[in-house]
Amino acid sequence: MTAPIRIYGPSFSTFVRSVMMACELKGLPYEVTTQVDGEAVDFHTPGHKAIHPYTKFPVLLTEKGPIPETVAILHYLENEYGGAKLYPTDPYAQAQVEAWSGISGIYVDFEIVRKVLLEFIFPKGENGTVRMDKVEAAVPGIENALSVVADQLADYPFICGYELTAADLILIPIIDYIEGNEVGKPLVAKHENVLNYIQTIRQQDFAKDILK
Ligand SMILES: N[C@@H](CCC(=O)N[C@@H](CS)C(=O)NCC(=O)O)C(=O)O
Repeated sequence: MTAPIRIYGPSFSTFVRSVMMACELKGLPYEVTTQVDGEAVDFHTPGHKAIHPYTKFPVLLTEKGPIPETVAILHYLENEYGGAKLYPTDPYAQAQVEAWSGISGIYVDFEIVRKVLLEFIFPKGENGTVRMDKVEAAVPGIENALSVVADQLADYPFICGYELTAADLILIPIIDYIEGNEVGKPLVAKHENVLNYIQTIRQQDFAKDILK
């Protein structure tokens, strides 16, 4: 039996989840770990910096060495293994997937994960409370990000057309989290297609044990 794919990082991370879903889709056994070469490596330590210069996750731990950055990991899984295709072969269609991977992983992530969800996960207010003033100030950014996604899903079931791609894998965990958040839920509900998108995906085999 093939050795499981090893993903360094916590399983609550949106980007770790993207890689987990890719493994599920491709039928690859995988494990999410905080061990590197048999040793426990805590986050934001020199050991972490040795495999990601900015101490981010996920990092794919391969026999040839570590691979940091989600997009690089998804490409590696696509090129190294078979299973479900995450990237189209047509150059224009592939460029769209690259573009929407970037838009989702940089801009949507910034508006939704960095500015809002992290405040709920790691509250920085007095006595560990959520700074609701910061969250409320971030609502227009969430609304903008959701409108961008809703427009892109207006004519197709997935972010780049009729097929699920790597771009969806980056976006899905972000939408899943914000739809499950008390502030985000009513904002997502304003976009029926975004709500349908996430509700449908949550029931799929590749996602149902990973999301929520
Ligand atoms: N560009 C990176 C972003 C990775 C990233 O920001 N991951 C978050 C978790 S979702 C992280 O490492 N957070 C810990 C930190 O910023 O220290 C990628 O696509 O992999």
